[in-house]
Amino acid sequence: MKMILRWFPHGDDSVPLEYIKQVPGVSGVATMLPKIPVGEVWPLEAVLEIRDTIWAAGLEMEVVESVNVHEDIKKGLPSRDRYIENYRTTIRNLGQAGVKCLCYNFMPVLDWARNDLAHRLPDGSTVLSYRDAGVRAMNPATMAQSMEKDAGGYSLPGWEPDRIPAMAADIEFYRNITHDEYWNNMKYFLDAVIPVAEESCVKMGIHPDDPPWEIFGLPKLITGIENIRRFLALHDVEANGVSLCTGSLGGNLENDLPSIAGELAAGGRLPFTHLRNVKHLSPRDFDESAHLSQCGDLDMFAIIKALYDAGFDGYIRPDHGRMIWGEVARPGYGLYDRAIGANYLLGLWEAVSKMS
Ligand code: CS2
Ligand code: MN
Repeated sequence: MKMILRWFPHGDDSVPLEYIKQVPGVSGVATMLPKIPVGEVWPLEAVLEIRDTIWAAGLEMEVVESVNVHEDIKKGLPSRDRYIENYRTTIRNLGQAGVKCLCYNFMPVLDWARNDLAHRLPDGSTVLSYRDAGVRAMNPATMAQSMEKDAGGYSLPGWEPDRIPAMAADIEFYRNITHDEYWNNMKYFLDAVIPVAEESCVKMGIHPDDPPWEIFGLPKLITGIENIRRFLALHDVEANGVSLCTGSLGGNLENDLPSIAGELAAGGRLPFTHLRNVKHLSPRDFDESAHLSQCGDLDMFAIIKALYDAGFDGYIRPDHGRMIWGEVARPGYGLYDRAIGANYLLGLWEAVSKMS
């Protein structure tokens, strides 16, 4: 198991690599190339340049998050083949640079959705929060505006400005796509990219949908264990895996995260795990919380134990943290709470391993 933190290059992160290096137990970062438009190739030289920057700080770059999937691929348009070919080239380039795990998602139009990126908790910290009625009262354009206002000038992964103008038309498009068609579009993509990932020694890990239920009438597939099993069967090899995000799947209280984590790790289909916690106010309303079990609804000890017992040997990162101690950073991606979270999770891992 390796503990990593997410980091955004090209000055688009408030947290210097040198500070990440000082977090005990963290071996590397999950990063991305923000300036490349969705669908275009990530050139080898650009990947190597970022890798060298990361290496110079004494950290590893074995995980990339995210290479976004072009909307035409998700929609199944004829133009998808060009974008899939580019994706295959990007995987080869990443493999050549030593990347071992690629995290991506197949959510239509929107990556994650929240209606408040700076919701204040009683202790004065701020967190990302989700209120179902509030989200349903918005449309993607108003959500994008509200997010931009809260983002403190940082780009938000999945809400890149170039995606916004087409959102309304894209949502309309998906009204005419059935779930089975959407599964087929996913399979078409996997059949083309997974063999290249295998050749390149890169494990692909799909990120679950967040929230794990439908909003704005968009199809959501990676929402719980049954659909995850269906996903894994679409292309049944190790390189076709999951980036298990406990905070995303944990939005639905019916998802049994320790059991899902154990099943995926035991099956060798879990290259990457995002650990964060959520605290529900109702089944469809929640705040993100500190990582500790006592702060949210997820039992982090049970999740870590399930991973350990199943022989998990992938990457873990503490996903979003709270904003604390006056830190100014991209929502969810400040240093302080993620550093605390990483060391809490490493402590659990050490305890579980020494007790076994
Ligand atoms: C993040 C995602 O919010 C989260 O849970 O981990 O934004 C994640 O980076 C993407 O969905 C991966 O494609
Ligand atoms: Mn996540």
